[in-house]
Amino acid sequence: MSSVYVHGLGYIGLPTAAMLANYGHSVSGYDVDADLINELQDGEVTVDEPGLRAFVTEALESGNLDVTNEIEPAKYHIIAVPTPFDHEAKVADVDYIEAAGEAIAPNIRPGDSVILESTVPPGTTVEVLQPVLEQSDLNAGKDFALIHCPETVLPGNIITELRQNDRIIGGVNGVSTEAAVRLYDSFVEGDIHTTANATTAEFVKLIQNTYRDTNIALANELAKLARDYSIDSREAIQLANEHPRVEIHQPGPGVGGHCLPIDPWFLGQNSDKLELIPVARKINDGMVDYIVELIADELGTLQGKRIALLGVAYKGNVDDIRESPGLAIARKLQATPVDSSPSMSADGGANATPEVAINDPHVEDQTLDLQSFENATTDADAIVVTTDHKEYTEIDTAALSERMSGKLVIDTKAILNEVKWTQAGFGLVRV
Ligand code: SAJ
Repeated sequence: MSSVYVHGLGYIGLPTAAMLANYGHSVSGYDVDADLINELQDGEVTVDEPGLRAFVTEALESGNLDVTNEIEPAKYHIIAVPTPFDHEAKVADVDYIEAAGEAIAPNIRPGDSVILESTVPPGTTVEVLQPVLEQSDLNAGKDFALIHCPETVLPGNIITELRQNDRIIGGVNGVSTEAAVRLYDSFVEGDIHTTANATTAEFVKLIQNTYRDTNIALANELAKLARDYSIDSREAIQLANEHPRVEIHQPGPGVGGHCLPIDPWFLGQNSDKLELIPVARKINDGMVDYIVELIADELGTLQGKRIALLGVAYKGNVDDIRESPGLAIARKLQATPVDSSPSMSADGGANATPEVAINDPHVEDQTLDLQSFENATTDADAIVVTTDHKEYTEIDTAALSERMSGKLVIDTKAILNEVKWTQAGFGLVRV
C-alpha cells in the first residue's frame, strides 16, 4: 500500500485521508491550521457530518492515519485545499493551491504523483499548479504524475459517496492518469472514468454543479409562474418529470452551499462566453427577494409582525451556513422597513422592521442570535421553513398552534405534510 499525503483536512480532505487509511494506505494528513491539527491529534472531529467522527477515529486508532503540521515526501500527494470565491469579481482565488504546490515541490521525487481534488477553474492544474511543482526541476507527466480528480461527494452523505460515486480522473498524460487510477481503485466502488487531460476533468466537475444550478433556476422560475396561475409548482414539476426525458429540479428559497452558487462562475473564469449561466445565477439569488415579498404579501403587511425563520443551514441536516438562502432571507427581512411613515411604523420611527426569530437545530453560531424552536415560534405571526431539516417534519402542530399568534406557514422546501398542517388549522403556502 502506498504512502499518501493529504493537504488540507476540511470537508473533503479529512474523510479522504481517513478513507485511504481505512483501506490500508499509510496516510499523513496536513493542514496549515495548527488548532485543527491539535484537535485531530486529540481525536476531536468538529465537522457535523454523519459517521465522520467514528470513521476518522478508526483511521487514527489503526495507526494508518497520522495528522501532522510537517510535509514530507510521499508516493501520492492529494491537494484538497479551499478555493475561496471573490464575490465582487466573481473569480476563484487559487492562492491555497499555489501554496500547497510550493510546499510539495521540494518533496517530489521521480515517480511520485500529485493529485488536485479542489474545485478549480478550467486550466488551473496545468497553468497554475504545474509551473509551481516544476520548480522542483522535475517535469509533470515525465518525471512525476500530475492529475485532476475532482471530489463529487454530497455533504451529509460524504463517506458513502466517497466510496460509491463514480470518479473522473484526468492526468496531464496517460501515465499520470494511470497512476491516479491505481490509488482510487483501492477504495472506489463506482466506475472510474479517465481522460488524459486535466482540464477536461476540471470542466466536467464544474458543469455537473452548473447543470444543477441552472436546472434549479428553471424550477424557481416555474414556481413563480405557478403562483401567478394559482397552481402547485411541486405537483406540476412532479407530473412533468413523469416524462422519460424530463428531470426538472425542485424550487426553493434559493441555492446555497459552496458549490452550486460558485462553480458556474469558475466555469466562465477564463472565457468570455457565459450568457445563460449568469441569468440562472441571478434567478436563484433573486429568490431571497421573492420570498420576502411573498411573506409580506401573505401577511398583508410586515408591520408589527413577528416571523419565525426555520433553518439557516444551506440545506437539510447539515450545519453549513455558507451562501445560506435562509440566512439571506432573515437578513433581508430584518432590513426591510415596514412603513415609511413615522406615525405608522411599529417603533414610531421610519426604520422599523419586522421581528425575525431564527431557529436552526443543526447550527451553532454565537453571532446569529439563534433561538430554541419554542422561543422562536412563541407569538409568531408566521413561520417560514427555509431548510429541509428532518426536525421540521416532526413539529407538534397542536403545541405550535397554542404558542403562535398567527396561523401562516410558508414552506419554501415543501417538506411539511399538507394534510397534517391544514387539519391543525394552519394556512400552508408552498413555494
Ligand atoms: N437545491 C434546490 N433544489 C433542488 C436541489 C437542491 O433548491 O432540487 C438547493 C439546496 O437546497 C441547496 C443547494 O441547492 O441550497 C445545493 O444543494 P445540493 O444538494 O444540490 O448540492 P451541494 O452543494 O450540497 O453538493 C453539490 C453536489 N453536486 C451535484 O449533485 C452535482 C455534490 O455531489 C458535490 O460534491 C458538491 O456540490 C461539491 O462539492 O461540488
